[in-house]
Amino acid sequence: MAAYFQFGRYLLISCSQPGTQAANLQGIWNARTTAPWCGNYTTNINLEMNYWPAELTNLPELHEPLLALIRDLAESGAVTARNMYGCRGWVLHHNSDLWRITGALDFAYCGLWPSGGAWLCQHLWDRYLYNGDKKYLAEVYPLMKGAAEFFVDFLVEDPRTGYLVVTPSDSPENHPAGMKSHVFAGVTMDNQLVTDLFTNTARAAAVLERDAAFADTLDAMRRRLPPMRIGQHGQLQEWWEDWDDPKDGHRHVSHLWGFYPGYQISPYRTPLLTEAVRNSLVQRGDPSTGWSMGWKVCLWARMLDGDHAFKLITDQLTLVSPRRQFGESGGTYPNLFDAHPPFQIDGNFGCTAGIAELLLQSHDGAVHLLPALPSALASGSVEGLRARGGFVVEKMVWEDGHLVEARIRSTLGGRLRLRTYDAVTARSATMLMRLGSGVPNDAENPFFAPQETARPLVSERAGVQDFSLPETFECEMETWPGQLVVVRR
Ligand code: FUC
Repeated sequence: MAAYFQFGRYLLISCSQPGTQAANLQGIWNARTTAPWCGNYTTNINLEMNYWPAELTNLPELHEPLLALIRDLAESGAVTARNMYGCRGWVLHHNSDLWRITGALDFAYCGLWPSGGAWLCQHLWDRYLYNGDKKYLAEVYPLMKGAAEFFVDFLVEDPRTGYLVVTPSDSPENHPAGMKSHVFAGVTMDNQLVTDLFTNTARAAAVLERDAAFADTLDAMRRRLPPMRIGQHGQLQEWWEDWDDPKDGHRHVSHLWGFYPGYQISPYRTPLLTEAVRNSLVQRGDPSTGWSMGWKVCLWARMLDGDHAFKLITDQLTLVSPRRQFGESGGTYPNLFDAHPPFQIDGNFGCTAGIAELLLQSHDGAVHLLPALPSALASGSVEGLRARGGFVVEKMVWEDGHLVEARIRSTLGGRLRLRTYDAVTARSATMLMRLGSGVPNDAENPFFAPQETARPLVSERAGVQDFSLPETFECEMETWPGQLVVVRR
């Protein structure tokens, strides 16, 4: 497990140095004259997945080629937004390349999706949550603002419901069984992405003390987006209508974006939606393409189910013969490269990020130590993982499934809210609050501010109950920049 994790970091170190091109579908390791899927930047999952490990596994400088790519895309995407839709801002569809194409291409079931820019902007904001650097935020804010402006112009009121919807669009590459049309309005992933973009852009404007009226517009429009829906099979609906088929094993799990990599669904704050995500995941099943399994490792880690995540890691590590160069039976080639098949590097990176998410999470109101430890990894240690709020877990040791000690460096200062399954004591920091177990109130530190999630609409046939939470302890302490906090069980 450690070797596979470090191999993922090594791959990113090798293929995404600052000043070079961002990692494409094969990183820098395409060996064919014509690369599979043109060696493109596929933005409805694959490009973003390549960068999931960057901040958390402490390789933030390797995120830079992606930031440079986003800057270019905002330029070409402004032309596309104007010419194709008559909108301000910039748009990116499901694919791009060295020439920074941003228009619709390929087929309607993938190519019409206009939300690539919204997804990429999550990387811009998330990086700020890790580094707390306002100068950096001021540099990337115009990119976020431009992506948000596009949706301010592009959203239309759905005459059936009155909600503001993204249309024409699709739920990446999937469509309801037996339906001819692949083009929809108000699909769940788009609603989640625009919610995320509008929330983060308004927050960035507030941090930078600018564009107050624009931020108010974003907040007001965000509240008019469709809420999530829980359908007849207890699932999180992929489309506005209850069309999901519990036997659909499609590799994309786009509607679960709000759970990972998004933060709109949380076991602690939205337990009903979390249970719906769980049902959707179970219905989709585990085996799939390499990258799909990498995504599911992350999703099960966020579900606080380390054993299921571990099972998916072992699925992903299934040996695939180099002769197998096509299909959806994913796994790993003998050289440890991910097999879609064919070779595609995103699965390596997705799984690397997922392994880190088993040990540390910080997207949901607190720094959660060992949130989803698999029983197969009952004892161990890790060094150097990063949490939002500028906290670096310099070392963490656990034994028999329990935390022994964590040494956490505060680089920015501020309130450190810790979440653990065992009660802990802190040395060299004043414990301000011991919150005990139960559902937490919100942390003081703005880097942990949760996103607002609208109450879901639930089908009468759903029969879904709240996700059952493990007993959790929380404590909070004030830190200063540079301080080392040592916590022990
Ligand atoms: C998306 C995925 C495919 C493949 C391609 C490069 O279209 O649906 O599985 O990963 O990108």
